[in-house]
Amino acid sequence: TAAAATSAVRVNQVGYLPDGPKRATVVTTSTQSLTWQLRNASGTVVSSGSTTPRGADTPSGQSVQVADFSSYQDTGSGYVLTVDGSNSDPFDIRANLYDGLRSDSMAFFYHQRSGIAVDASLVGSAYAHLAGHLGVAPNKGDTSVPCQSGVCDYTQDVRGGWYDAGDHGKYVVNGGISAWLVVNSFERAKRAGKDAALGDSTLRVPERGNGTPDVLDEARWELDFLMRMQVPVGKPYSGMAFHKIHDANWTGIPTRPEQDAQQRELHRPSTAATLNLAASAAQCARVFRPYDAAYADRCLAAARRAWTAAQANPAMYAPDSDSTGGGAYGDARVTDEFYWAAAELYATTGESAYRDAVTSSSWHTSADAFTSYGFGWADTAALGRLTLATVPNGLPASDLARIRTSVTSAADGHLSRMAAQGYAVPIPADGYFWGSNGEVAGNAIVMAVAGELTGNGRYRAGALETMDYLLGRNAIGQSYVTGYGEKDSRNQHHRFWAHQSDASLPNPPAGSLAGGPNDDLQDPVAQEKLAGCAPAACYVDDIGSYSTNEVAVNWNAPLAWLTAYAAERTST
Ligand code: 9MR
Repeated sequence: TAAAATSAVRVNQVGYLPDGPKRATVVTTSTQSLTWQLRNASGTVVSSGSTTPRGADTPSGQSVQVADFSSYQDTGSGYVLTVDGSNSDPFDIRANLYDGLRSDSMAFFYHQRSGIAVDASLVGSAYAHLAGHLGVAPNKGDTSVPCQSGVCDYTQDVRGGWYDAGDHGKYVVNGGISAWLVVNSFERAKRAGKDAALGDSTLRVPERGNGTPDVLDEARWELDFLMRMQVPVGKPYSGMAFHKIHDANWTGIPTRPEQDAQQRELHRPSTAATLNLAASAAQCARVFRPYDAAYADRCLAAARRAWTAAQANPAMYAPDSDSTGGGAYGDARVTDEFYWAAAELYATTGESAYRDAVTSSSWHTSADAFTSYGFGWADTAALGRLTLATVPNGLPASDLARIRTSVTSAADGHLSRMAAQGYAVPIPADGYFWGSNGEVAGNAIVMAVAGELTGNGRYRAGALETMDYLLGRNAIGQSYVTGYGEKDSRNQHHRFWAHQSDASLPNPPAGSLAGGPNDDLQDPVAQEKLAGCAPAACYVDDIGSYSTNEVAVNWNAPLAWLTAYAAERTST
């Protein structure tokens, strides 16, 4: 079906929760307040009011007004908001609004699994494919992968894990934060007593019915891979993690995973990857223990080894230049990774050596752990803070108070940036860079955690209103999530979900999040089609625009986290 024309009245195209905020943004040259009318499916006006003129909105480059119909709390489908003769796309108001997206956004990770057939009985025949990268020709990995020249003189079995994005690379720093977010979504839900929705047999994964929560089964597929990336005992740099494994040269679109004929290569260990492994494996040890103590022990042993190895090799930086055949994920500042890993190891073990590593880190008191640009694969201090703020630990009460205040202050900053913008986006006008949607979703997580810490409803409202942005209330009226909304992204950059370039292949599955607006225009399609764009409008739903329209595990992970949170009923 063709995408609908973009309405001047921008709403969450999926809808709104009955007890949540309900706001829309209207693009208009009028400077006077306008009347808004909410109509139900039979065309009856059920609510009306006046818009608030907001004037020029910098990120979108538009003149806008805001309609607030939060006080309307009845439920139904087919609502339309009308302002000044323009109708919004139709939307629902219902409590189960996010139930479908909760499982679809998490199912993304099963689709991205390497080293296992993606099964038609779980995902439908269009999305099924043979196992990729199990050493079956023409694949040249990942069961026995050699290193780049000069890095090591042995091969390593690094099968499994998730493909990072639209390519077939697997990168420890990005895989680690993504697995952490998936596990953290479960850990957070469990604290709230709402983890049943993420429990066993809630997802379309092969492990359903095994007694372990499906969200943890999914994360384990990646954690097993991350542990395979650890340098074996007895080899140089034992305990470090190889930074990444990917093709020697970029493949074209389309390339099915099982058809990738490129040589695979391990790239040299890095301190950042090693600490990312230490952090995610330490979290694994804590969260998996009630379900599988032996696995928790394995994770903890890997985390301890990684920590020790990183201390012995504290400055092995992954270079920005290493980007042939795969992304660089270069990072020359790893004090934040040291802090995050120490925080996870301390929260899991309570041991004084890890506590000392936390309290002696410059990040322990830094005001910069949270920024308006969010956390990410190169900025991990916030993850350590979220763990120390929420997982019981033995830090002095004054430290804990300061840590928790840092979360709520960051959330207050996001709320005030939202309030100052016509589209209520929790990032600043200069924050639209590669993967901005991941940054947006991450900031909503900080607001959600602030809500947990304080019980203050304004933070939940901020997190929910962020969903509105991702699902259509934005500068271009685009829902960035495939299968959700009237005008949804469906041509994301991907080597298998490449329908736009090969009609025999599928579009991305429902629940896939596009990277989002990026005003640096870092691919040829963006350069051709988006010249002169306002920051929040620098997006094109074209398979060639990898810098605005790729999918990636580190963007779908915060979406899945946030959706699971939004799907929770506030009354039980
Ligand atoms: O998300 C990454 C972004 O922060 C970087 O600016 C960009 C360029 O290095 O790379 C992005 O990650 C890509 C990775 O390099 C390769 N796999 C696809 C990732 C998403 O586009």
